[in-house]
Amino acid sequence: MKQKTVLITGATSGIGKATAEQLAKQQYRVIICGRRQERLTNLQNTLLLQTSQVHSLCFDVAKPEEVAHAIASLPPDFQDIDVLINNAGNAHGLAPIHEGDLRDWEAMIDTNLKGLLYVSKCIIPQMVEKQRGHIINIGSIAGKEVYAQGNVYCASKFAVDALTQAMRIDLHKYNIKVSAINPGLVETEFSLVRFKGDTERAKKVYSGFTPLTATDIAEIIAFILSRPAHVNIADLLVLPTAQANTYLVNRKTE
Ligand code: NDP
Ligand code: 8X3
Repeated sequence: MKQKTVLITGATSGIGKATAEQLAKQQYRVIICGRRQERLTNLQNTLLLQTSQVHSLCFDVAKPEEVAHAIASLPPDFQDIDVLINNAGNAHGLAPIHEGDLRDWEAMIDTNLKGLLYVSKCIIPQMVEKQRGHIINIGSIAGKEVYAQGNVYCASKFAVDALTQAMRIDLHKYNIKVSAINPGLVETEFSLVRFKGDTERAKKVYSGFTPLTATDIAEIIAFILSRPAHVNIADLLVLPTAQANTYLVNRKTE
């Protein structure tokens, strides 16, 4: 069987990194993306122990020229992309709507929403032409249910949900699968970024219960990709057992 090529955004950390590791083990040809070159180089070296085919692209998904330039620079062996995993994203800040910081709002909209569009725009046309492909968008429970102070992050993830549905409507006739995974609380660098490096505050988000791990989500991605051609797992909400919705988490206090 032909080796499949997957492009993963946000592969320098968390869910994206775990997914790259998972798919490299399964002999995918893996394109890892992110803004931190040193992390990309380290991950590339690790993945090369599993699979002979790894390429890294260092770019900011929020900058359309960088995105286009990076994807156009792919060597011939990596140009035929079978799977796009739109994972890059973060929350920036947690504040009531009247106190939000404009720079945080812009970062979330530019990355989580516009970045997903810029990357998709560079890759979908080749999938349409080939009449095959699979796009997996990483949404969030925050894209299904709004929570206090989550305002703009939630809005960006509701937009990802809308785009997932829209992509499926526009692309199903070209035999392209579009899936979404919407995780609840996953322990990654997500809260560290949201709270601007405040490790204590970030740690508290995942304390008193067992959160999901990035590998839990990566394994689900691998499962979705392993389904036969006629099966598309369109939309998944994945929660830690201790979480019921965005605000009900069964935490054990000492
Ligand atoms: P991490 O902070 O661990 O990883 C985020 C990744 O996104 C990093 O690799 C980062 O790479 C990349 N990224 C962020 N901004 C940009 C940018 N402008 N350009 C390119 N890459 C960027 O968080 P997670 O792994 O948790 O997050 C991955 C996805 O999962 C996000 O879309 C997030 O919203 C979603 N999610 C997370 C949940 C959680 O609880 N952790 C739950 C639900 C959804 P670099 O900094 O090198 O550019
Ligand atoms: C990340 C999950 O609940 O912290 O998307 O927003 S949450």
